[in-house]
Amino acid sequence: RGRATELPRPLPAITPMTTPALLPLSGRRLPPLNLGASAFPHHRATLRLSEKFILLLILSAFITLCFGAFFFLPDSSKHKRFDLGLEDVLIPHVDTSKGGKNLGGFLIHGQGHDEHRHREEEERLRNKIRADHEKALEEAKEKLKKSRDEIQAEIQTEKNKVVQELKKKDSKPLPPVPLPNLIGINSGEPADPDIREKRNKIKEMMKHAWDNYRQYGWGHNELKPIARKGHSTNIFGNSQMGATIVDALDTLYIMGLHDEFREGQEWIDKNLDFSVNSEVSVFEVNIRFIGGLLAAYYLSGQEVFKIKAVQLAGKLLPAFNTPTGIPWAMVNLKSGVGRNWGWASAGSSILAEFGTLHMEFVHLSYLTGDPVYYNKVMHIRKLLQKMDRPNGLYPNYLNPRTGRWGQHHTSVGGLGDSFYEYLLKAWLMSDKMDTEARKMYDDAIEAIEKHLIRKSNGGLTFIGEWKNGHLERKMGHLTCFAGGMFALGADGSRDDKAGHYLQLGAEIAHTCHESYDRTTLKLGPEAFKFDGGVEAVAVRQNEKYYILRPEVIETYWYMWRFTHDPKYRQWGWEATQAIDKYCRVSGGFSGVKDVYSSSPTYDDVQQSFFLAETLKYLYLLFSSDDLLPLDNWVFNTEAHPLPVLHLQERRQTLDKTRPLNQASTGVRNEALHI
Ligand code: DMJ
Repeated sequence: RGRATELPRPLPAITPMTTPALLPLSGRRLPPLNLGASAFPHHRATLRLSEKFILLLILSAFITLCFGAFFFLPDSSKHKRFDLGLEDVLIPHVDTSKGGKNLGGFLIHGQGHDEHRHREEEERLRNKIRADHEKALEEAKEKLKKSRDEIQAEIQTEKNKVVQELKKKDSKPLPPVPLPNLIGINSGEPADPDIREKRNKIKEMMKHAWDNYRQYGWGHNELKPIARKGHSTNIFGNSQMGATIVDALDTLYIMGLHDEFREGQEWIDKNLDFSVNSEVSVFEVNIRFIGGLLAAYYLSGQEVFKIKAVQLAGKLLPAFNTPTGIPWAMVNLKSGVGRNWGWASAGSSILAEFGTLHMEFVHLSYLTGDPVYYNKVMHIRKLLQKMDRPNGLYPNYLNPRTGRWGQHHTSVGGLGDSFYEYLLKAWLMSDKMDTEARKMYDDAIEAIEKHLIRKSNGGLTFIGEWKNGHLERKMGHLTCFAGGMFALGADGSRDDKAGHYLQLGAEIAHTCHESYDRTTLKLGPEAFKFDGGVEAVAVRQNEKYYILRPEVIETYWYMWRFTHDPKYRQWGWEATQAIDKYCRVSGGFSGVKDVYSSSPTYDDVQQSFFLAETLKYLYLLFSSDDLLPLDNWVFNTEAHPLPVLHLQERRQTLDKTRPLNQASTGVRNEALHI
């Protein structure tokens, strides 16, 4: 710059100002040969506006040319560029080709994979999606053409498949166990044609009860024979567990109703599922379901019943998770959460409920070789043994949290009854080896005789209830089972008082028969009094109902077996006729609300125990004694026969089948060694 300033040169003598300055005047800009710093005149260091304009024009023409060239390129080249630029950023490609290079799950183009193949795969995928979509549309169209019933049937089939799968998982094989000596599973056909005819009538009644349940209540717990639909109560929770099917199985078997038995078995196999969100009574489920399944297993030998019984028992075990080990009254089969009935003495458990598990649980340990069941019930027994008993009597309520008795009520009827029954039957079931149980029974019965059993003014022996320090002179229908219990326990009684107990049984049977005989329908009321001139008669309206209960007939049967006094068959036949006359309806059998009314109303419930117990005891009453002899079978409180167990033999079998190092020690051994 400095030099240009130093060497100013005059412009050539042409007329520059007149020449339009549109084109570059290169000649004018050519420096002179001697190029020195001063060769550029000062005013040429910046471009003129027109020159800038021209340059801008040239630049924009060039850019336009470039863009034009790009748009004229073939299509494939353009896409390739966009693919490279966008798809890889927005849609990560997973390299599925074996040779492709997968970098952190993203495929980098141009790094050793076959782009063409990739594109083909994408295309194939798109086609598949399209085809699937079309197929789904077609299926939906087809579905819509089907009827509601067809669709429901399909859903049911799918459900069944799932159930079957679950079942397969659950059906773990149990260890093989030698069956106890099963004596007396025969027809029990009586020789006397009159008795045979009566027995056939009872079988016909069973068929009527079953067929109607089959038709109107199948799978439900019980039947409403008037409304002709299923029925249930809270003891079974909120699910359909087919209580009538399970409860009736062994009666069907004993009566030789084999088609019906098979129908029941099939239902149980396919539908009886215990993984349900349902809160059930531990006691009821034990005596009706576990007892019913075990009896069906022993009678028929069908494994399915044993497996179901064990599965169900597993669902009851969480009920024992209380601070004392005394189980809750109710348990949710799914969650295992337990609780007690709100009405039971400040959250207490009930003697007749937690005390009526022993028979079934000992059988479960016997059949599985697992002592867990046996330990649970033995723990209850040990706890009861340690407790003080007011007047030697067991109160009906025990708090499972504190281990203390609730209200001091004692009853041989509801809330207490089957606890005493199971003490005696534990002894019988162990082939009379469980002497501890027999002792507890003898002690309890002595206290009961002393404090609760009285004679009425009219000479009727009754069993009252102990309430708050005084005796209530009232007896329940439920208490009538005790006649049979006294007779059953007569043999082996303390101080050889067999005659006395047989006599006591006969007196109770007589009183209970009176409670039937003094009604209009010749059916017994729920409870009856011996007070203020009243003898064996219900006083309150809400005690006048008969709900097809078995206890009086149960006592007739035991008394028949031990005495063969024909009056028991006579009384049993009276009851059969009264039930057939007043409780039979075209849809089954119903309870009646007032046994003193000549035009009774129905309660519209066919109880499951009517099939399990009432009809079974009646049938046995008119059968010969070699059908299920009492030396070999012990009936649980729901009339389900379980065989006498020879536990020592079982222990020896386990010892033989177990590896040597486990053979002579361990809980298993201990638990089964009564
Ligand atoms: C049955 O479920 C059982 O006999 C139970 O022990 C008490 N009562 C009902 C029938 O009355």
